[in-house]
Amino acid sequence: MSSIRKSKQVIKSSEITPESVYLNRRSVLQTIGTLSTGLAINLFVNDSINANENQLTFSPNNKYSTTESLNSYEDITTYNNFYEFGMQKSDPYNYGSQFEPKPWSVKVSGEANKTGVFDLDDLIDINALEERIYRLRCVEAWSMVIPWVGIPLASIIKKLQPKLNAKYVAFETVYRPKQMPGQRRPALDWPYIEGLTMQEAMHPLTIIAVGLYGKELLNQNGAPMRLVVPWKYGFKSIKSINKIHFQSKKPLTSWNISAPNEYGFLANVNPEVDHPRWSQARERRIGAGFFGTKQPTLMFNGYAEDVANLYSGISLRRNF
Ligand SMILES: Nc1nc2c(c(=O)[nH]1)N[C@H]1C(S)=C(S)[C@@H](COP(=O)(O)O)O[C@H]1N2
Ligand SMILES: [Mo]
Repeated sequence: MSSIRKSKQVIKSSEITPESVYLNRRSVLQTIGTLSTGLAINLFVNDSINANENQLTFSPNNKYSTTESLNSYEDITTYNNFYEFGMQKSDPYNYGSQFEPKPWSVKVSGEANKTGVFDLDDLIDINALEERIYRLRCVEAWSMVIPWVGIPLASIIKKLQPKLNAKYVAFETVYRPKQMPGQRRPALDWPYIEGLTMQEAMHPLTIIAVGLYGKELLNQNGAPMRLVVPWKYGFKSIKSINKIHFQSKKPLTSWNISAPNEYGFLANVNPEVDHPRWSQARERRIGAGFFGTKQPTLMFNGYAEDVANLYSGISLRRNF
C-alpha cells in the first residue's frame, strides 16, 4: 500500500496474466499456505510477468472461493460499470486515468464510538489481506468471476465500534468532477451512495477489496477501496469509498433514487424476480463470447446456503 501507483493505467499485454498461469501459481501458494498456516506469502516474488510495484501480499481463502474459471485480467479491467467515468463499459478504462486514489482517507460518522477521518492504512490491515474468488453478477444479466484481494468489512466495522442503534451502514463514493468526467453530467445523483443492513455488513462474505489478481485495484475497479457483496447485484458493490456512516434509518441508495421501481434496497440476486424490463433467470458470462450460451442465475448468486437466513420471513418479491 505504501508503493507509488503508476500514473498511467494502461495495461500492457505483457501484464495480463493468463488465468491458467495465475491459477497454477495460486495452487502452489495454497500448498505452501497449508504448510505454514497464517503466513501470507507473496506469490509473485521474482516473477517477471508480474514484476510491478502494485502487488499485494495475501493468503487465499478457499472456504469462500468459487472454483469456477476466472475471467481474464483484461475482461475485469476493461468491461466496467463506474458511471463516474462514463456510462459505456469501456469508459472507466478509457477515462479513469486522471483519478488519484492516493493518498486516501475515509470519513467515518454517525452512530459509532470511533468516528473521524481515517487514513486508508488505519482502516485496512494490509497484513490480513485475503484472496476471495467471487462471482460478480450485474443487474444487466452478465457476470464475471474475479479473484478479489481484501478484508472482511466486519473487521473494519469492529474497529469503529458501532453503537447498538446503528442498524445500517451507508457508504459514499468520492465526488471529484475534475478527475471523474462522468460526474460532470447528471447520469446519477452524485455522489454515488449505497447501504447495507448491519447484519449484511457484518456477514463474513462481505469484503472491502483493495486489489484483484494479486495487484492493487486499478481506478476502473474502484481504487483504492470498494465494497464487494457477492450475493447482491453488482451495483451494491460501491467503488472508491470515502465516507462510511452508521445510522438507525435505512439509507438512500443511488440506484433506488434514480429508478425506485427497478432497483430496491436489498438487490439480492434473484432469478425468480425479473427486472421490469428484462428477465433475471439467466446470465451471460463475460469472456464466453458474445454468442456464448447464457447460464442459469442462481438464487443469491449461489451463496444461498450462507445468506438465505438473513432474509427469513421477508418477501423477496416485494422487497427486491
Ligand atoms: N461508485 C460507483 N460504484 C459502482 C458503480 C458506479 O457506477 N459507481 N457501478 C456498480 C455496478 S452497476 C457494478 S456491476 C459494479 C461493477 O464492478 P467492476 O467494474 O469492478 O466489475 O460496480 C458497482 N459499483
Ligand atoms: Mo451492475
